[in-house]
Amino acid sequence: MTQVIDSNFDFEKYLKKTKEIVDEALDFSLGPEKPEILRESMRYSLLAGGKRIRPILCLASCALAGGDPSLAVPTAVAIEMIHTMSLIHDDLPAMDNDDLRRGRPTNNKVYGDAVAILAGDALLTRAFEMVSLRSPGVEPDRLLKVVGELSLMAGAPGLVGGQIVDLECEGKEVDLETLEYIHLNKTGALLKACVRSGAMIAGANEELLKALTSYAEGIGLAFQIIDDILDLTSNSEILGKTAGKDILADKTTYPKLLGMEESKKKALNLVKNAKKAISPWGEDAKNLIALADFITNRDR
Ligand code: GRG
Repeated sequence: MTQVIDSNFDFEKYLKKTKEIVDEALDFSLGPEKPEILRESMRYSLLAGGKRIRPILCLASCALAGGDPSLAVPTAVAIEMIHTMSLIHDDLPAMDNDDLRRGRPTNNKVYGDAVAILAGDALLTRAFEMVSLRSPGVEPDRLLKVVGELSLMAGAPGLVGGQIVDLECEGKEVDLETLEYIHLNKTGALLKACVRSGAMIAGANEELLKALTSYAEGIGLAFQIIDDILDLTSNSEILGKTAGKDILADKTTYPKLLGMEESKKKALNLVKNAKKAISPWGEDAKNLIALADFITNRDR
């Protein structure tokens, strides 16, 4: 089915405006965390910039499902908190051991490992507070579904499981199936939670949730393939994180297993199928369709 999109649709404008809404909500999201060093460390990473792809996906998905995106803002903020926590923990010496993130020294380099771990923990728990206690106007049964979705995707069946297998595989021969498992969990699970929870806030039916799940799985894997490619082809200044890290850490990546051209082809194909999954929603799907293309065209 061909996607008919309003020719007046200005994606750049949509992206900029939605990012501003998210950035403002993030700025207001942290309350009187004490002591001050904890608040500072949480804000340091949460407000360090970032593309805000995950919260934007959540708001776009809520709109596609017929909801008022403003009702999904606390959930979008929660997701960015979970994502930021995972970046802080990922940069620790016991994990990927990095010193540059979002164009700044990593949280642990500034505040030390202990505060960085605790700032991550506080962001993770704060995320569930945002959904359960700070989401006015959303029916409690919908919020409960979102809490369930986020706890699954952030936990062992998602982020944590993917990260463990990723760490275990460093320096080893890894096949395509294992690589896909790592990325569907480490990166894909949270992207899936963004899209599904936005729709849950709007009370989406099973048919739409199923289509959005296929969409999210496609863009999730494509996102990571592009991440692997950028790690090889870009530089630390543009990426805001250390480039060339995968080779240094002896990680298996899509370009390593499939070659550069095949990897690009695979990412494009995944995005094509992702867009197809939501094409029956026509014009309403335009933001998510454009976001899928943004993921493959990005340079950082
Ligand atoms: C403690 C519950 C719990 C989980 C932590 C550390 C960990 C488990 C998982 C690591 C997950 C991780 C860092 C995956 C990488 C995902 C990825 C490609 C991040 C980069 O995302 P971008 O490009 O970054 O959207 P910005 O900075 O733009 O937000």
